[in-house]
Amino acid sequence: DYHGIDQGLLQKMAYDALVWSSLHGLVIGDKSVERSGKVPAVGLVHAPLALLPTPFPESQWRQACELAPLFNKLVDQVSLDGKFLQDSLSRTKKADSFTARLLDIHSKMLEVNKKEEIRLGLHRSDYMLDEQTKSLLQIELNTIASSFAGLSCLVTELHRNLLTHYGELLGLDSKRIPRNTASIQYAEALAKAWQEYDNPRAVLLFVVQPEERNMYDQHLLSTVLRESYHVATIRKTLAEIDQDGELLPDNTLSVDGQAVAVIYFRAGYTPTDYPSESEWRARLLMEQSSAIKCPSISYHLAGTKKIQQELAKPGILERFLENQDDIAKLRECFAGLWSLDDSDIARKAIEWPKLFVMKPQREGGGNNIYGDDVRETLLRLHKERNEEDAAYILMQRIFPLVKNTVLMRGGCSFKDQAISELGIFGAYLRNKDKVIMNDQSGYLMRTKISSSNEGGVAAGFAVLDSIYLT
Ligand code: GSH
Repeated sequence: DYHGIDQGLLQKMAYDALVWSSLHGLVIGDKSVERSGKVPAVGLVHAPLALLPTPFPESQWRQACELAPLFNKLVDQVSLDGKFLQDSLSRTKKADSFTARLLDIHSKMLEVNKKEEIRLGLHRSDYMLDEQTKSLLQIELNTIASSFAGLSCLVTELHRNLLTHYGELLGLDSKRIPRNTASIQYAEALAKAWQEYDNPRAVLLFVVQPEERNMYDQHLLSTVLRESYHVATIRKTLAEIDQDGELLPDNTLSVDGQAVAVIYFRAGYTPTDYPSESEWRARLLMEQSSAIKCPSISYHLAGTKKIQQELAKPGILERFLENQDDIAKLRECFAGLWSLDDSDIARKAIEWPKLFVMKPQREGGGNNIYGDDVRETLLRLHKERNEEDAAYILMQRIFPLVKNTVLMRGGCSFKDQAISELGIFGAYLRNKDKVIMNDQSGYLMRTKISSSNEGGVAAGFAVLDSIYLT
C-alpha cells in the first residue's frame, strides 16, 4: 500500500521520476500545445504513469505470458477461415457501418482469392485478475495498433531505477520487476517481416493519425528498425496514402515512388480515422497490394469483439486448434461472453446490470456501456426490435482488486484507488508454411482510477505502469 509512504519521500521519488522520463523519452505529445503531434520535440509532456509498480502474482503472470503464442496462432487460423469471419459478423454488419466497410474489403479479397503468404501479427492480449477467484480473465485481444510496446519498456526501466535507489527504504527489490523488451521484440518482428519481403530498396510504412500524441512510442520502434536493422520507415496518414500511393502492375505498393515492404497500422482502427472516402480508398489499395500488412483485413476482423464472443462458444476453438491442452489453456482465460440475442442472459443483465459490460465493435477505448446504462440500453433495444442489438456483445463484468496508488499526470502526482489491467504483447510471423516467429514479446501494465469505467491510456483514462511480482 503506497499510501503509507512518507510524504517527503514520495515527493522526492516523483521529482526523480519526472526527470528520468524527460531524459529517457518517456513522453507523449501535449494536447494543449498547438504544434504538438505535427512537429517532433515541440510540446511534449511525460507519459501518464504510476509512480511505483503494481504487485501481480507470479503464477498468473506466467500464465498470461504462456497464452501469447496460443493467441498468435489462433488469430492466424481464424483469419484463414473467410466464411467463419463473414458468417459470424453478418448480423453485426447490418448494425454497424464501420464493421460493414471492413467486411466489404474482406469480401473483395475473398472474391479475387487474394493470398497473404507472409503474415505478421503484433497483438496485445489484455487481462484482469478477478479478485474473488484470483483467475486471469481476458478483456480483449488487440490485433491492430497495439500500443505502448515502446513506452512500456521505459516505464519498466523507470520503476527498476526508482527501486534501485529507494527500494531499501520501501522494502522492495528492483529485480522483482520483470524485464520488458517489447520495443526490441516488436522492431525485430517488423524487421524480419521486411527481410521476408525480400526487396532491399523497399521501406516500412507506418500508417498514422493526422493528430497523434503517442508518436514517441512509434518512433521508438522506427529508431530500433533503423539503428539495428538499417530498415527505413516512412510515416503517412490514410489520406496521404490515398494521394501519394499507387499499385504497380506487379501489385507492389508504391508511395512517393518508394516500394513498401511492410504496412504497420497505428491508425485505421476507429471510424473517426475514415472521415471521407479517401481513407477507405487507401485502406483498400493497401489491402490489394503485395505488401505485408500488420494487420491484414482478416487479422483485423479476427480481433473484433464479436469474434471474441463467437470463439468463446462451446466447440468453436476446436475448429481452429488441435492441441487439447492449448484449447483448455485458452478457454480458462475466457470471461463470460454472450450475444444479445441470448434472451436468458439479456434478461439477467436487465435485472443485474452491474454484473455485465456492453461492448460495441470498437477499438481504442471509451465506448463501453456500464451499470444502469446497460439496463436502459437493453430495454430500449428490446422495444425497438431492430438490428441495432447486433452491434453489441455482453461480457461478464470483472472485479479486480482495488488498491491505493500514486498516479502522475501533467507533472503532478495524486493518490487514488485504482485497478490494473495487464497486457501481453505477442509477435507472429509466418511465410507460407514456415513459422518464423511466434513469441510472447513483453508486457504493458495499465492502471486507472477505480471509479472510472474506461481503460485506455491513449484515450486519456489510464496511466502506464509495470508489475512487481509477488
Ligand atoms: N494511435 C495511437 C497509437 O498508435 O499509439 C493509439 C492507438 C490505440 O488506441 N490502440 C489501442 C491500444 O492499444 C488498440 S486499438 N490502446 C492502449 C491504451 O491506449 O491504453
